[in-house]
Amino acid sequence: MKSWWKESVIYQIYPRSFKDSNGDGIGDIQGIIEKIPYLQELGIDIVWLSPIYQSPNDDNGYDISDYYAILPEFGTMEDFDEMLEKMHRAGIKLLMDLVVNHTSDEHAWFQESRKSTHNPYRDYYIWRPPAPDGGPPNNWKSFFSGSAWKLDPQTGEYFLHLYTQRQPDLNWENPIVREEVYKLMRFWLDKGIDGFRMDVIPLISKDLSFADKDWSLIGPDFGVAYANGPRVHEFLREMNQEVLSRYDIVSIGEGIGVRSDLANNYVGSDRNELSMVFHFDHMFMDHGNGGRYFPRKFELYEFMGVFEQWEKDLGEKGWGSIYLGNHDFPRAVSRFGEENTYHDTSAKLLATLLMTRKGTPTIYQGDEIGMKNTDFQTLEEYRDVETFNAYQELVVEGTMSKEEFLKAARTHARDHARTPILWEAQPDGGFSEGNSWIRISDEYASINVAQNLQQESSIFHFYQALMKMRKKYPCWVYGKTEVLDQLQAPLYGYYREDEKSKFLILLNFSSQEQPLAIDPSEMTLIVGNYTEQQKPNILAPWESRVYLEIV
Ligand code: TEU
Ligand code: CA
Repeated sequence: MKSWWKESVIYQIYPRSFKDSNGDGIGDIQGIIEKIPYLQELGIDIVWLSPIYQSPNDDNGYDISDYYAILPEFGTMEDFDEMLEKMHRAGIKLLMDLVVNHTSDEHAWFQESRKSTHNPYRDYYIWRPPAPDGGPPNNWKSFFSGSAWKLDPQTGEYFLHLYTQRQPDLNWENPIVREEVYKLMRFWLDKGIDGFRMDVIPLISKDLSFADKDWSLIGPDFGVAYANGPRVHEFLREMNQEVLSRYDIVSIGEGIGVRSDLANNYVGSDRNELSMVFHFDHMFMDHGNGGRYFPRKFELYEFMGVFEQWEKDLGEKGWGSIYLGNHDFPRAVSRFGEENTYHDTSAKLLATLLMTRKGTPTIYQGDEIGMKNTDFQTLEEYRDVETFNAYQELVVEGTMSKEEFLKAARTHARDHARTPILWEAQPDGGFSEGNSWIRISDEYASINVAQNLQQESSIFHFYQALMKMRKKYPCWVYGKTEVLDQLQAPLYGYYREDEKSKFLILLNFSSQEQPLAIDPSEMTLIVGNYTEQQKPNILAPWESRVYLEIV
């Protein structure tokens, strides 16, 4: 079935780091409003906005203390309404981040819940008595280091927190909790938003046996240990029936712990649950068994294999979503491209990949100008609670040296994606007139929006051209994919094809020239990342080409 959200391109905004309008060093809603024309010029269709709700910011807004209020640092509800209206007028849809696996410990529900074992809000969260030795109820670990249980002295019981100690997990078994969630979703949908990105949604249903996990069997994506719980599909179908199905919207689950063989249980067109999921199979590829601070090398066949596997398993029933970065991972060009000699070329190759695979693409803010990882020097330059908790566990209480940790963080920390957008070629990046909440990348002189807008051959204009190309040919959305078996790594090629057109995409994932085993000269080159004509039968370093043949 055709849908507007299949034909769209999404752009993720991490509001703290997008644009500051009032000089307090924190990006805000008025900053976003100021940049709507920029988004329009880029040519995206939908904005996914990371959380802007009331929050003590233990995890930068992914810890919500009031779902009906805007964090004053970001603005007011009037600012929000103005932003939504202006986006809609500019033809841009808006998705909010729905974080309902957990709340902040400052949420009124938790404040009540912790008071006593018979408080009416007690069952809003997951409380368990201590184990016989007084320790936590089981060996469950938090995604952010240490036990997933915290003892609350007031009642002498433990509460579950799969993320930080200040993010208690909601108890979805309680129908009143679910009703509360549906109510807040309706509140935002009735304002006219166009859907939700749902934070860690596969984790909402817990295994109520609370049995210990065998951690030796669980790899770097330990979402699999908690995801896909016994009632998750029942809950999502209920949410769909009560809320989602009543609006013309899109719902994207953050598919933590969802492997491709389970994907259609969430997004299959016959399921009435979600529109699509953001899976992690390519994002955890450079994490070793201990997680992101244990980097691992991977091969191109593994990376591209993920795209192939997902497309195959989703088949005709499910819909894919394609992304190469978000606020939780280092910059795409630094991870998957070559950020030095071939910075510009490899950023464009990655853009080509993003825009030509089957599924709805999401651009992470700053990738459209090729932003790279930031040159963090000391632990103090980081801001992320995930980094500090890991430091505590691995260095302070563990066996890793501080140097080893900092080395891993320099390539793998989440904060690389969270340094401010470089708008101008100046030391503050044109982000804020005050002191930015996190350091600015040193690359401002060579990587910035102003220069990208000015230069015809920039990464920005390359993204723009790819999106125009997507709009022109429905084949990019609905056409099938066929991989070219004749090409060997580091080359990768595939066809996209429907009744009207056929495209050939060729990618060279290396810094060396590569001879081509095929002859594309019958087709017309429509988008390539080299301005000068290249030899047809040799791909230059990090070269990408898109050929067209009208059928
Ligand atoms: O992330 C879920 C999540 O578990 C990961 O992608 C992650 O960031 C983790 O570090 C894996 O190593 C979501 C949000 O996107 C993230 O920003 C939040 O911190 C998290 O949920 C908790 O709400
Ligand atoms: Ca501000």
